[in-house]
Amino acid sequence: MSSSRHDQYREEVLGRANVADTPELVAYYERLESLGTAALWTVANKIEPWEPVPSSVPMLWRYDDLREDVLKALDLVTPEQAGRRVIYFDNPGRSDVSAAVGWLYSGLQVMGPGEVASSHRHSASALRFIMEGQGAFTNVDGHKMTLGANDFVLTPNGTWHEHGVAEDGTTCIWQDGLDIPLMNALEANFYEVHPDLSQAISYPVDDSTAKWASAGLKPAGENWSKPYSPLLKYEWAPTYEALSKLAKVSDGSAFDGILMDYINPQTGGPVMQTIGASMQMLRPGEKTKAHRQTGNFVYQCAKGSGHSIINGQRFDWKERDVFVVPAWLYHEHANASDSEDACLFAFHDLPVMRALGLYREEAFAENGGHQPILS
Ligand code: GTQ
Repeated sequence: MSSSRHDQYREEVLGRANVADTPELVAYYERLESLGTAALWTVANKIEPWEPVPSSVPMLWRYDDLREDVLKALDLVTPEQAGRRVIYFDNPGRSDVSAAVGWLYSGLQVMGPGEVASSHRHSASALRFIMEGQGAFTNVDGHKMTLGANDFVLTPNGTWHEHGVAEDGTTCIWQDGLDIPLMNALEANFYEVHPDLSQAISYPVDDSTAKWASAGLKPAGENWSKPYSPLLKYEWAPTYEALSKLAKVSDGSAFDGILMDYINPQTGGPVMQTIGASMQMLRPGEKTKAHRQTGNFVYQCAKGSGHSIINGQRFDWKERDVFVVPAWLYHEHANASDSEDACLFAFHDLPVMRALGLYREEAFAENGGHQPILS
C-alpha cells in the first residue's frame, strides 16, 4: 500500500477525519470562514497527530564554519548598538520563532576585552556555556562570576544580568541558551533594562560557587527558596572529574553513556524551572543505542569528537560544534576515538515536559537498537 493509501486506510478504519471536498462543502467552508469559524474535520488530523511531529529539523553547526563570522561582528556592531552581539542558530523549520529547536533559542555571543553589555532582565530563562577566551564575567543579581572554557552559568528568569570581558582579558565567545520562543508562545515575555544600566557587585566574586558547589555539603541554616538553583556557575574541572569518577563505577546509560544532570543543590531537581542541562561522557570507542524523547535538545561538544545519528541522518561533530535533536526523533551518539573520551554538553526543555506530565521515552526496537543510516 502506498503511504497515502495507508493513511487513508488508518483514517477510515480508526475513525479519523476523512472528508473529500465537494463544491457544496467548499462553499460551506467559505461561509464558516466569513463567520470566524472552521470545521474541525478539516484540521483534526493535523492538530491531533498520532504522535509528535516536530517542525524543527536536526541540524549541526560547525564552529570552524562560524567562528570567523562571529568575530567579524566585533567590527560591525558595538554591544551598545546591538544590545547583545550574538549570531543565533536559525533552524529552517523554526525561523518564524527564532528557535534553534522546538521552543529553545541559542546563539554565539562575542565580546572583546573591556566591553560590557548593559544589565537587563526578562521572563526568559537563560544560560551560557563558555567556548573560548579569558576574562569573561557575568553578574547575576549582584553575584559576579568569572568564567572559563566549558564553565556553565545560569541567568534564571527575572534575574538582572550583564556580561563583559575584563580589560586584561581576550576576546571571548560563549553559547547562549534561552527559552525566548517558549515565553513568546505563552505570550508571557517581559523585558526590562536596569535603571542604572550597570548593576552593583553586591557579594564577594564567585560566592555562589564557593557556597553551593562543595562536595555533598551545604551551608548550615541556608534555605534557598527561589525557584531556581542557588548555584549559578558550574565549573568544568569538577564536572569532568565527576564524570570520570562515575565512569569508573557505572556502566552508564545504554542511550547516553555516562550522563550527569546539572542540579539545583537545594532540591536535587533541574537548574531552572523551564530549562535543564547535562554533561555526558562517551568513553573511548563507545557507541550508544537509539532512543527518542518528548523534549528538545541543544548539544555542544565540549571535548573530543564523534558523531550522532538523528532520525537516520549522520552528523559528525568535534569540540565546539553545536547540534540539535528535535522532539520525538530517534538519536544515538558515538565517540570517534578508541583512546580519548568525548563530552557533550546539552540543555533541554525536559523540566517543562515533566512538570506538565508529558515526558515519554522510547527505545529504538529494531536492528539491535541502531537506526539505519539514511543520509
Ligand atoms: O544575554 O540575556 O543571546 O536576552 C539573546 C537574548 C542573550 C541575554 C541572547 C538575551 C541574551
